[in-house]
Amino acid sequence: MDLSTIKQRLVEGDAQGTVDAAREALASDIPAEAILRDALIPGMEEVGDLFARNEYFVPELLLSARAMHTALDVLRPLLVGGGYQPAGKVVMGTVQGDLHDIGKKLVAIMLEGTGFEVIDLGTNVAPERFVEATRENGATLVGLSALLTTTLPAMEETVRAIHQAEVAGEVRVMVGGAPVTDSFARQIGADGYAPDASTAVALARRLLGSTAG
Ligand code: B1M
Repeated sequence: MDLSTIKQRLVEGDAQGTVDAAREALASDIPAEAILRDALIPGMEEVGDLFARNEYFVPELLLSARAMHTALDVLRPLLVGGGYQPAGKVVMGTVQGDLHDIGKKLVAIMLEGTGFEVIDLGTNVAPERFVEATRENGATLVGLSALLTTTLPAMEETVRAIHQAEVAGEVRVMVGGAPVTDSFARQIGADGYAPDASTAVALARRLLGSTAG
């Protein structure tokens, strides 16, 4: 099974076909990381391009997103398999008004895979819910994701709420998502920005190392 078939089935929104193709690839020793990096992520990018060109609409996006989630569920144990020592507790969520959760889920899987405990609050998460969950769980890192330019203000509001809460000083905030940039992250007072899931892991390690000191 070649990676282009997995990608094609994802673009077509064929969840079962995507999973079957991913399983066949795994059986022929293609690593889970390669399936993710070279088939699933480019597939979602192509779906986004089709949407931007008005060739796909929301129902097609939903079908491909469902195929992506189903495939991620199959890959998750393999991506998480190499877990190390517990590295810290992270509260993660997509900011208020934003329903995109595939990128956030990937970041969560990679963090879990490198030994972090992740409390995933899901999507459309209000600033106060982030503060509450951070307190309840004694987390020292909060990860905020946003995919819409229109929800960037909610990201800023969430960072502000965390800074204003008692948890400020003990908790670091990292941000990411397609419209987020390093300069935006600095502007809103976040402690760090990661453009992708593997950079997010390195950033989380760095930020938690800095809180421990
Ligand atoms: Co929407 N959508 N969508 N969508 N959607 C985008 C984001 C868009 C760019 C499409 C386009 O126009 N080309 C566009 C946003 C334009 C903008 O704001 N600039 C858009 C739009 C407009 C919309 C709606 C408004 C459409 C409508 O209703 N008219 C609507 C909004 C709904 C809402 O949120 N309130 C909408 C809805 C949806 C669906 C629900 C149908 C579906 C989401 C399903 C789901 O997530 N369960 C969907 C999808 C699937 C997309 C695209 C096609 C794919 C997103 C995705 O999953 N990418 C997207 C186009 C695109 O991105 N090319 C699009 C794959 C994923 C692995 O990448 O999420 O970027 P990404 O995550 C990366 C990095 O960004 C980073 O690491 C990840 C892995 O490398 N990262 C972090 C992410 N979070 C991080 C956090 C970190 C660190 C790194 O630290 C905490």
